Amino acid sequence: MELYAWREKLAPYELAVEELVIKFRRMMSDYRAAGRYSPIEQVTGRVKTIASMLDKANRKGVELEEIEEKIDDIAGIRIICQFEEDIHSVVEIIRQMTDLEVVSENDYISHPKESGYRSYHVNVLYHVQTIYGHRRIKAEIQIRTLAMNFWSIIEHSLQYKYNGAIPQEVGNRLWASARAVQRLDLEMASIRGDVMDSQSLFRQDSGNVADILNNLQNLYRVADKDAVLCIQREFYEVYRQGDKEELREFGRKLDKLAAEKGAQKLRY
Ligand code: 0O2
Repeated sequence: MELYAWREKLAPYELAVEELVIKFRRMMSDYRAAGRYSPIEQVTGRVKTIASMLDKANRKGVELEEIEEKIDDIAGIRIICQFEEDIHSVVEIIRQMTDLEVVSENDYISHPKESGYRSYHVNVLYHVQTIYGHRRIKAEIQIRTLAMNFWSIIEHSLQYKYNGAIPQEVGNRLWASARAVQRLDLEMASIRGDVMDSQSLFRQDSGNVADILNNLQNLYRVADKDAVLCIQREFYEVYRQGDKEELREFGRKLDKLAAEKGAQKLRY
C-alpha cells in the first residue's frame, strides 16, 4: 500500500462499510416494521485506522505492499445479537446475500480463542461501484451477542493497555469472566421464548399507541373538532390507567371510527 495515498486507498473501504451498515440496519428495521423479531440488535462498522493497520501488519510480518491482500479486516462490520441462536440466523442471512461472496468463516463460538474470545467471523468480498469502476472489497463481519461484545471490548482495552502482553493474573480473570459470559448466554437462551414474547407485546403496544395518535391526527382533519378532543381526553384517561387490554380495545374502536370517516387513508 502506498502510504502517501492511504486516504484515497481507503475510500472504497469506507464506501463498502457505509453500504453494508445501511443494508444490515435496514434489515433490522424491516423485521420490526413487519412486526417480526429481528435477529439483528445493533450494527456498527469502521474502517481500520492507518495506525492500527501498520500495527497489525507489523505484528503479522506483512509487507506494506501486501497489506490489502493479507489483512482481511480493513473494512469491518459488527453485528450484535440478543441471543446466541440469532447469530446462526444472521450467518444464514449473510450466506444468502447476492451482493457479496463469502470467502471464509471462523467460528470462535464453538472454538473460542485461547484468550476466551468468542464471536463468529465471516470474511466476505463485497462489490462496490466507484468513479474508477467496479471493486471487490474484503470485509470482515463479526457477529456476536451483547454479552460477548461486552467482554470483547473490555479485553481489547486491556490488550491495548498492556501492549498485547496481559499479565497472567489479569488473563486468568478475563478467562474466568469469558466463562461467566458463556453461562449468561446459555441462561438467556433458556428464557429466549419469554423474552421474545414480552418484546413482541411491547412492540405491539407501542404500535397501538402510534396508530391511535395517527387516527386522532387524521380524524381532526375530517371530523368535528370538539368530538375529536373528547376522544383524545378519553384516550389519555385509558392510557393513564395503564390497562393494556383496554388500550388495545380503545385502539380497535378508534380504527373502526376512523375507517367510517375515511380518515385512515389520509396522508400528509
Ligand atoms: P481491531 O482493533 O479490533 O481491529 P489475528 O491474527 O488473530 O490478530 P486475524 O487473523 O486477522 O487476526 O483474524 P481474527 O482472528 O479473525 O481476528 C480479527 C479481529 O477479531 C481482530 O482484529 C479483533 O477485532 C477480533 N479479535 C480476534 N481475537 C480477539 C481477542 O482475543 N480479543 C478481542 N477482544 N478481539 C479479538 P484486530 O485487528 O486484532 O483488532
